[in-house]
Amino acid sequence: MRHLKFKYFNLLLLFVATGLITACVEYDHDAPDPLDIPDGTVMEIGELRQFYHQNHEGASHKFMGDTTIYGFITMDGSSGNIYRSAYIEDESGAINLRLMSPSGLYQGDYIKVNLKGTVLGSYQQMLQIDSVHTGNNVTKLETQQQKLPTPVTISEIVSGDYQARLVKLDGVQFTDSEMGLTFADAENLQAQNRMLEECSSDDQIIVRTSGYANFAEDTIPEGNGSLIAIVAQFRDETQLYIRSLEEMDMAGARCGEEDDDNGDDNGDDNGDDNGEGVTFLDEDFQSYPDHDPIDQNGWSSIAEEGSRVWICRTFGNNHYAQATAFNSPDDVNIMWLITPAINLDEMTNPVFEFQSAHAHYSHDGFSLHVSFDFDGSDVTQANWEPLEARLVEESDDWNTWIDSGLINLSEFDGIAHIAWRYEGSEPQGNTGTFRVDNVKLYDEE
Ligand SMILES: [Ca+2]
Repeated sequence: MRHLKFKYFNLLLLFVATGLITACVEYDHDAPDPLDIPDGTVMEIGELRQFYHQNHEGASHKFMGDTTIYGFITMDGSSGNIYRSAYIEDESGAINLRLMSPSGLYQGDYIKVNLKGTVLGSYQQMLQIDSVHTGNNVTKLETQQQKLPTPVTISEIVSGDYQARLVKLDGVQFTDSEMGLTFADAENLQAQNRMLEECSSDDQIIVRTSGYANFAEDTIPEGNGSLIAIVAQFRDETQLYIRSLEEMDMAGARCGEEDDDNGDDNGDDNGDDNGEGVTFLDEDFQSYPDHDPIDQNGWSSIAEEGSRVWICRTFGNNHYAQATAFNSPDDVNIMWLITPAINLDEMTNPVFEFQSAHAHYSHDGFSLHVSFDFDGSDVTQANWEPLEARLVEESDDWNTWIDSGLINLSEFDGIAHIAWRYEGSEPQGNTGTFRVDNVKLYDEE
């Protein structure tokens, strides 16, 4: 059934987007018109991987007929971290494409690959499709369609089930021995392996970077946080390839360190905050699955009244936090979306910003607050002061993201939590929907 759906979708695209496709892609003059490339047998990438392991393990298989896969390009060679290579992923799996020429495919492309003439094989345990000719084999159907990373743990990655996939690790940091080093040896153009550790498990995994990567000479981040990468393999070793340093959010406090051995004692240790709290946030909610409560990485999603909490909802590829009393079984819903603890004492000029939107504005039920005594669980015991910001208003269009403006927190100190409060009531018709996205905290020194 899935194949039928894919084909139908594809057919539709061909009719609608013919002009766009031909405008976007350059093909060899002697290559066939890509729109004429037949589908033949359509396989999901997961199926293709299974086909190899069941029938050709340890050998290679050259496709002589028309076999086609569809997928999103999740990594291309533009960072220099991979060369003549790209990664393609669909819902069922991912695989490495080895290209006959260095360019032509870009991250975010949604493509069809007719495998005729290409070779499915394993290079040092990494499954790949070799000899892909972007003119003959590839039809670009869409561009700028970013496949979202799958949240995983290191043990899930090394199980082998995620080979070639785009993943996101949370609560990770580079090991002590990597501090002060660069990602790779840019001077001698030598690739380097750097060891990443996961705080919850102590598991470790290699981050490998090419000496040609445009971030090869950047210094390894010292903090703890998340990163997005492609899962690669070299013999028995699973490795991660970073696409861009912008996809590393590692400014949090390192785990596993004693307070008194980090050598940066600046004399303002007041003893009652345990030095806790973040000094940086960049939360786009993309790692949350649809309908999941926003309660990871120190965030809280708490119902004060009623059964509902702030949850992740999605529109297109965008994930965000949402609260609504629409269709609620409860008489009243009061729910709080609360940031991780923020350590204002560790920041010189802390600023905060976010975006909000509504999807049906029925009532004034959305407000922003800050607390300095929230214990992490009981919202009713904490004092919540209103915090000034531009929140979405009735006059704003539906589904339009409104910038909060830069909220300066430098007048405050101590440990703070910032919260969005929603209050609504289905029986009273106060069923408006409010959304929050792109929450940022940083030190504008
Ligand atoms: Ca988002």
